[in-house]
Amino acid sequence: MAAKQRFVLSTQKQMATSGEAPELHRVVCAIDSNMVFPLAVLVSSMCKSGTKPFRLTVGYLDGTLPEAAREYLARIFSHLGIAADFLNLDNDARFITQGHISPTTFAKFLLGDAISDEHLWLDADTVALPGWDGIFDEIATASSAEGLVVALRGSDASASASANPSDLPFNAGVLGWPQGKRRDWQAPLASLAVVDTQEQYLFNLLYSQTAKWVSENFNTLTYRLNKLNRLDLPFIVHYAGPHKPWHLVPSLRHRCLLHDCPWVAWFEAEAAFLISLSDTELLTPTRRYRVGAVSSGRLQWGRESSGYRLLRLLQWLGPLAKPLVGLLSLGRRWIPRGTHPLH
Ligand SMILES: [Mn+2]
Repeated sequence: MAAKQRFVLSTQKQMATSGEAPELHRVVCAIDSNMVFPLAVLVSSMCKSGTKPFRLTVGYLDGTLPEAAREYLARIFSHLGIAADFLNLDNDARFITQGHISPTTFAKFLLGDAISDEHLWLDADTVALPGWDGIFDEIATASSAEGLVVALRGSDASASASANPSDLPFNAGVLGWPQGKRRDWQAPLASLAVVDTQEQYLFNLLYSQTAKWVSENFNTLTYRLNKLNRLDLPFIVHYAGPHKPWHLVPSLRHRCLLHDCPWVAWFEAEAAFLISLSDTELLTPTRRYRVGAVSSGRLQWGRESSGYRLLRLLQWLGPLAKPLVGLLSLGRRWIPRGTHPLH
């Protein structure tokens, strides 16, 4: 774990200054109020499994992350010994909500522009396992002509950009930014027709031809994986899609453990995080954010949200959830793919 760093809380509108040589590796993410608890678990997992000291910048679109949430996270980061700062980012009408994807996802463009030093962008719906910080070496050796470090997507990755998010060459949840000026995204966004996952499409348009490709282990998408291989674990697991491990009622987690499904990596990180808070005054507010995370997200129609709707139904059913899951598991081939543990 990193040594205790001085904690810096900054909520100014100004962007971070850059230019001085970074003493620590830098990790950047952005959240809204729905993602407070998952971010705390992620940062705890980075500390636990990392070998290189890092500092953290948390961006948020104006008005989407209350001061109380920032203060809580500040205390968590301080407890974990991580230097962190917050950046309040201007909202923009072009930053649209798409399905389960909040406008906060566009913050990665703003933060990439604001921080010209090398850094790692991580989606907050990820968890870090040993080896994750090896990506800093990949970023340090990437050129500004390559522009971006991204993870391979597995065998069915396509070389050509397509409007279907799962056909895009890379997923934009883990982005390694080398030092240098960023490519212009404003003009292409202004002229882009609305496609599925606008921001991810744009990243592929701008960077897929030149990017430096690294192992899929740095961005392992759980909808591509039914089971963890304990002998060859990913470095970063990414819970992409509308349904997330924190939406599953705790009473049903044993089914995940039986399958060793990729959600287990998040449950283990969460357990380690909660243990690290034992006997501290942070436990009570953490429990509150944890309960809030279970019902976070938005109920929506459409096939891709069926897994999320199922998890919300299980919450609503309370003690009846267990027998229902028992019945559903008999017909698991009809269960939406990626709805661990039922798939
Ligand atoms: Mn994501």
